[in-house]
Amino acid sequence: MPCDMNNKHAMKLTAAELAHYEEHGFVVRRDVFDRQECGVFRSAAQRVEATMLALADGAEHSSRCADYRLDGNRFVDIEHVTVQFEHGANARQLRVVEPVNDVEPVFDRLIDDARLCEPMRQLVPSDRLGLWTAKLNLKHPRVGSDFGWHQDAPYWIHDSDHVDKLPNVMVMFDDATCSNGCFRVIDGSHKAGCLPGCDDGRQLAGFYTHPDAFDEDAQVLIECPAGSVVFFDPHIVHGSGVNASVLPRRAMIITYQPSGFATLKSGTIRNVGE
Ligand SMILES: O=C(O)CCC(=O)C(=O)O
Repeated sequence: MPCDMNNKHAMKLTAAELAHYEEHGFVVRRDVFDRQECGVFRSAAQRVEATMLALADGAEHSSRCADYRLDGNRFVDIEHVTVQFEHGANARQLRVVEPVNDVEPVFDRLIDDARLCEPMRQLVPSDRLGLWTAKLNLKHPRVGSDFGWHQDAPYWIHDSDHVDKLPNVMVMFDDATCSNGCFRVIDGSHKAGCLPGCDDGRQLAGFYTHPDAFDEDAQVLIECPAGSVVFFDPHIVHGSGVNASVLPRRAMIITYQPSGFATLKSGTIRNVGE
């Protein structure tokens, strides 16, 4: 049932949802955003992609941009905004834009939505919230690549001294299924803290969780309809498969923190819901 927008208390996680989050490292809520809102998010995602592709195309002529490859995959920094291209030598589709709230007002407003903030006040936990980062993750039909098993905390450990207070929420703009590369987690893996990374020679190897450090059989595939949200712990091992389908799988992942701290990439403070 859709949330009652006038009742902030009703948006809070219930005791059962909180217990699930503590025990498993994630909790899923369905029907948080309605069909019309998901349509607005999908249009905004298309705008972001068109804008960032045009900027990336001009990157080589701009001193404000850096165009580089990591493990063979293309990244372009446009000032503090990083654009990741889909994998494959000449891929023209985008995979990730971060921080996406700085390029699209629809996504900046979403950060302040009480349906996300009220649960986040419980999970950070803090009555006053700030933004840590916000990513648009696009998985185009047939070309959307996988996200290898990883934890987020090791990415952030050098930029934050409170990585345990950086919970995430993923907002699904499309139905997410096994065939279009739905999000997946290793149940309970958040309890182990920072796990060792891989050491196989890839430039980013250390950011992928070593396969000996977790039990892949404990994975939970989070198939859920558009408008669902998944709250997940910064230490949970997670990832997703390729999009082998003809349908897109688009989502935004927002990471909150206590208020008053700088965001990950711009270094400015972006307090939430004030
Ligand atoms: O979009 C996905 O399926 C997973 C993304 C992810 O794991 C991440 O951005 O850290």
